[in-house]
Amino acid sequence: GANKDETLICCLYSKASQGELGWISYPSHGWEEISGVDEHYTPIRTFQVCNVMEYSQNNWLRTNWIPRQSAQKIYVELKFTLRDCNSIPLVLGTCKETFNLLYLETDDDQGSHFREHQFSKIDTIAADESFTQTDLGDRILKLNTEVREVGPLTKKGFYLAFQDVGACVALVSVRVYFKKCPYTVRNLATFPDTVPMDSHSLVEVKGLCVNHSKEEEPPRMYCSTEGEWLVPIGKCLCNPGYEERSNTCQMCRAGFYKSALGNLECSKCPPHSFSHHEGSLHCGCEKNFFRAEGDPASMACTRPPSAPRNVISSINETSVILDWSWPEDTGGRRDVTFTVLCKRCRGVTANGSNSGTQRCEPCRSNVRFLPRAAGLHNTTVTVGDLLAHTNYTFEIEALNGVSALAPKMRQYAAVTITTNQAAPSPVTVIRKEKTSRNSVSLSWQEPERPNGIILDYEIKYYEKEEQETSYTILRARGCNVTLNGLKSNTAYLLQIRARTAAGYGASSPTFQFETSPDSFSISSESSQVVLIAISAAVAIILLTVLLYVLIGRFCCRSKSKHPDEKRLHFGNGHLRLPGIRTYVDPHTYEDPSQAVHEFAKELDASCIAIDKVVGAGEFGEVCSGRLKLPSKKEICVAIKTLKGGYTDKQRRDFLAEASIMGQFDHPNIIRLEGVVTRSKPVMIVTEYMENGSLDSFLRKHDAQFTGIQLVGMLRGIASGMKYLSDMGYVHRDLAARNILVNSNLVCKVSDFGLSRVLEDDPEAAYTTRGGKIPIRWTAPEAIAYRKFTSASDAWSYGIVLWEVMSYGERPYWEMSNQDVIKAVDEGYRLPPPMDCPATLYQLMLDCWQKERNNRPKFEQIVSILDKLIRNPGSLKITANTTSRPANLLLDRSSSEVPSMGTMGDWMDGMRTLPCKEAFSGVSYSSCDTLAKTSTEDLKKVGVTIVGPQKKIVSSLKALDSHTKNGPVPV
Ligand code: ACK
Repeated sequence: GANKDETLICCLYSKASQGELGWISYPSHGWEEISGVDEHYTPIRTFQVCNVMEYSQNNWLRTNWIPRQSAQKIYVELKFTLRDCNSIPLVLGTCKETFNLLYLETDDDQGSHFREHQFSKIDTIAADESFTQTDLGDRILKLNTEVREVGPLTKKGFYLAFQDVGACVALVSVRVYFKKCPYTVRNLATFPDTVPMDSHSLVEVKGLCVNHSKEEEPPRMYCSTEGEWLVPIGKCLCNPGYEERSNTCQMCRAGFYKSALGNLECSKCPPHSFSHHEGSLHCGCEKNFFRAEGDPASMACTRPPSAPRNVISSINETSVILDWSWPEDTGGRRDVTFTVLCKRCRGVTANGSNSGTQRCEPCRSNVRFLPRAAGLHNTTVTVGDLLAHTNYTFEIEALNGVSALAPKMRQYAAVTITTNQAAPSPVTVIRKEKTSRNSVSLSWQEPERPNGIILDYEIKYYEKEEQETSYTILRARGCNVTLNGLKSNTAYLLQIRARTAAGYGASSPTFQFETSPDSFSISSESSQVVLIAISAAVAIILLTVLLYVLIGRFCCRSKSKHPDEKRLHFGNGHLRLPGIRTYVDPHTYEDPSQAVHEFAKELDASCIAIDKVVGAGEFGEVCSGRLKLPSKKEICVAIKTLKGGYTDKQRRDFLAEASIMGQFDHPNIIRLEGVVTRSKPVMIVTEYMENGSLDSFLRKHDAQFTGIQLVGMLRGIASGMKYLSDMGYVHRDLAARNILVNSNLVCKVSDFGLSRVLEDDPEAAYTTRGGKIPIRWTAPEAIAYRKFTSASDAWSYGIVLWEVMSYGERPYWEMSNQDVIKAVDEGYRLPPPMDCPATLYQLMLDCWQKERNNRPKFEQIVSILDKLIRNPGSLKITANTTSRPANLLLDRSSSEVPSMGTMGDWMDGMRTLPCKEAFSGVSYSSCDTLAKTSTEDLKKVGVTIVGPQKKIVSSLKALDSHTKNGPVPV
C-alpha cells in the first residue's frame, strides 16, 4: 500500500491488479501479460518478455493514460526480475540485461493510438542482482526495485512505456505516485494535505487553530518537495475553560477551572470553592466564603476574621493605651487590619458592668488616635485627648479584604474604660480689652478641655526687655483680669494657665501687650499734681540707683554670693559666667604634646604597678593597678594603654583624652592621675572605679537598688555634666557605658574621646571631623546637622536616665538606627521604664524636647533631683506604663504624661506652690513627715554618702520651717 505521505495514482501492483489491465504491447510477440505467483505463492499478474534468442528486438509496453491530478512531480517504482545472460546457454551476442523506461505527456487519453518516437526516455533500467542463492543451493530469480522521478509535469496526464531490446524481464509491480505533506495538527493548528512544488522551493502553509483555541502567533509550516513538514512557527492556545488533550482543546472537568488563555492544564478548585459544570473559567465560593476584588482565581475563598482577643486597656489620665491579641481566625487572609471605634457611654459603672441602660454616642472628633483609628497593622493604639472622668467604650474590629462583602459576619471586641483626672488643657485664646498707661484688662476663654472644675487661673507677666528675670504672678477666679501698676509705653509678655484639682495645665502661648505712652496734654488743674509726682519719681529713681551702686560694691567685695546663684533665673540661653574656668580644646594647640604636658602630670613608669587587664579600650587594653608616688599613699588606678604600632595621629588622639580630662576637677568627673609619654607603653592613669561602667553594673544588679539610690547616681551624673557644661565642654557621647561607678556607688563621667569644644562661632558645630554618632543617645539636631551643644548633652542625659531606671536596658531595644531616627523625628519617645517614678519620666520627656532650648539645663536637672532626694515619697508615684517593645513608644504630643508642658512650667509649678503641692500630688507625704526624716531614715533608703546626707537633712529642716511660715522660697 501507499505510505502516508504518498498518493498512488497507478497501476500494476500485486493483489490489486487482478484481471486484464488493457496495456498496449507492441509488437504482439513482445511483452506478454501473464498470471503467476509471487514468492509467497500469492497469485500475481506480470508482464514478461524474453526474446533473447533473436536479434534486433524492440518490444514496447505502454500503460493506460494516467491523470496527473495535482502532482508536479511523480515517482515510478518498478519491481522486476531480470535474468543475466550468463545463466542462459547459447544466447551470447543477442542477450541484453537492461530495458528502457519512457513517458509521454498528453492532455487527453489517446486510446490505442501509439507512436514510438513521441516518448521521451526517463532512464535505462538495469538489475542490481539477477539471482540469489537459496539455502538449498538453488539459484532463484531476485526481485529488483528501482525508483525514478519524472517531472515537472504540466499536461493533464501521461503514459509510461517500457522498451525491451532483447532482455529476459518480468515486470512484477509498477507503482506511480506523487508525494505530499499530509494533513497534520501541530501546536494546536491544523495543516491540510499539501502537494509540494517540483522545484527546490518550499510551500508555506498557514495553519488553522483547532476548536476552542486562539492564535497566539499565526501558526505556519513549510512543506518540502519530499513531502515533509518543516519549521513549525507560531501556535494556538486553548481558550479559558479548555485544556489541551491529544491535539485538541477540551473542556475542564467539573471541580476544575482554567481562567486564562494558554496551554496549561485546568487546575483543581482552590479551598472553599467549587465548579459544578465543565469548562469553568473560575470556581465559585462556598457559602460564607468570599473572594475580594483583586484576589487571583487560584486563591482560596476567605472570610472575615474573628474578633480580636484579650483586649487590655491601660489608662493614663485622659489617654488610654489599648492592646489586644490577633484574632483566632484571620479568615485565611494576611491583609488583616484593625479599626478602633470610640464611643462615649453613660450609664456604665467604672468597672464596665452595665447599670441599667447604656446610652452611647460617637466620641468627639478631637479625640486623638495614635498612630490612627483605622487601618492599624499593629495590635495597639493610644487614644488621647479624652475627657476626664468619663466612660468610654472602644470597639476593636479586625478587618480583612473580604470584611466589606460580609457585613453580617463581622465581629468586634469591646472594652469599657473610665478616664482619670487630668490637668486642664492650655488656655489658647487671650484678648486685650482695655489698655491705659499703667494698666491693661484682659480676658480669655476657658481651656478647651478643662478636665474638671477650674479653681483659678495663674497669670504670669513680665517686661519683655527683662526676659523673665523678674516677673509677677496673679491669680484670677474668672476669665478676666486687670493688671495694674504697669510701666507706661512698655511691652509686656504674659502667660496664663488654669488649675483644677488635678493641678496646673500647660501654659498658654506667650501673649504680648503694650501699655499706652505718657501723654503730655494734661489738664491745667492736675498739672501741678503730675509735676510733683514726676519730681518724686525722679528722686526715687536717683535714690534707687545710688542704693544699687552701694549694694553692688559691697557684694563684690564680700563675694557673699555663690556665682551659681546668679544663674537661678529661668532664661533659655547658655550663659558663660565670668570667673569660671573654661575648657581649652587640645586640638587648638599647634603641638598637641604641649597640651598634654600643660594639663597632665608626667608619671614615671616605675611608680606604676599593673595588676590585671579589666577591659579593652579604643586604643589598647584597660588595666587595673597601683600608683605609688613619692611621699604619697599608694592608690588604686585604672591604666589605659596605647597598643604598639600606633600612628602619630593615634598617639595624639589617645593623649587628647588626657589633655581634656586633666582640665577637670570635679567629684563626678573621672580624675586624671597623670600620663606616661616618655617611656613605652604610653599610658593614661586615672582613679580606679571598682564597679566599672554603669550599664553593665546595672544589668548585673537588676532591680536591686532603691529609687533613692538610683536618683543619687543620676544626681551625680547630672552634677558632673553641669560642671562640664559650665566649662563650655560638650561631651557628645554621654551614655551609661561611659559612666563609671566606684565602690560607693558614686558615678563619674568618663570617656572624653569624641568630645570637641563648643566654640562661640555658631558654625563650629557643623565643622567637626566625621566620626560615628551614637544615634540612640544623640539629640535629633546633632544627628541631622551636627549641632552638638550642652542641650544635646541634656538629651543624652535623658537617655541615660532611662537606661538607669530600666537597669541597663538598651534604648529603643532592637529597633534599627534608621527606625530610631524616624520614630524620634515623628515625635515618638521611649516609654517609662517599669516602676519609673512619674517625675523622673517627666524629666526624661523634658530632656527629649524637640526644641533644644526647652530642654532643662543641667543645673535645673541637679536641682530637680535634689528635691526628689529630699522627698523620697514622691518617687512612689509611678508613670504607669511598663517597658514595652518599640511600637509602644509614646508619642509626646498625644500622651499627656504629667500635665506640665515644658520644663519651664514644671519648674514654675515646683517653685510657686505651697509645700504640699510642690511635690506634685504627693498625697501621703506631708511636710511634717518630711522634716522628721532623719539621717537614719535616709540610710534606710540608701543614701550612704555622709556629705550629702547632712546636706539633705539640713535642707529638709529648712524646708519645714518655710512650710510653717508660708510659701517655699525660690
Ligand atoms: O565595665 P567595665 O569593667 O569598666 O569595662 C570597661 C573597660 O574598662 C573598658 O572601658 C573599664 N574601665 C575603664 N576605666 C576604668 C576605671 N577608671 N576604673 C575601672 N574600670 C575602668 C570599664
